[in-house]
Amino acid sequence: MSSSRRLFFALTLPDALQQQVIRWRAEAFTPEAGRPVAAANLHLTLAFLGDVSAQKETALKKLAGRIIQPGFSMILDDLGHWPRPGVVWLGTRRAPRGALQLAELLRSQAARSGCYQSPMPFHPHITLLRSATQPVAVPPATPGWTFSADSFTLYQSVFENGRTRYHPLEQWPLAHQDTP
Ligand code: 2AM
Repeated sequence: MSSSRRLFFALTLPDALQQQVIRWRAEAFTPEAGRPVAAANLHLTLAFLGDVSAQKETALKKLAGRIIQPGFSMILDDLGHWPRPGVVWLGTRRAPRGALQLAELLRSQAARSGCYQSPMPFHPHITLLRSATQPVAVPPATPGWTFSADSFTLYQSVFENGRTRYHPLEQWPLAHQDTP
């Protein structure tokens, strides 16, 4: 029996924002543009871990639990299309320092634990459409949503009944943000 699981650390989108994004997406893209990601699967990956053994998972959870990082606000004001992976994404023009630090920490912990980390720079994004390999008319602007990241979550990616689902396994808080 294999006990390894496909895991990643991510920020969860608040339910209300998930709904706003999918309503906007239905207006902003034609059905031919790509396959919409299910509302419950919308997330922002901080570190992708790949297939992880139970032992490594325990070690990574312990490390995650020791992280002390401030929360941050993320403005979702950027959109793009990566034709090669076939992804249309929602992102930010200015990644907050807290997001970059958190991703860097999780990625370096993952690398030290033996999880391969892509040499590509971290580009925070929420995948909106998949299988978008043909040219896509990307709207010039987003409504400019903001969400507050006050925790991060370890997810398991499961492929069942022909669908990918992301199951939250454990969540850790980020420190309270000072209000300006
Ligand atoms: P994507 O949305 O840009 O495809 C679960 O699959 C999450 O991990 C998704 O956010 C996905 O990013 C990301 N992911 C999958 N494979 C990855 C890889 N090899 N390197 C980095 N991120 C990956």
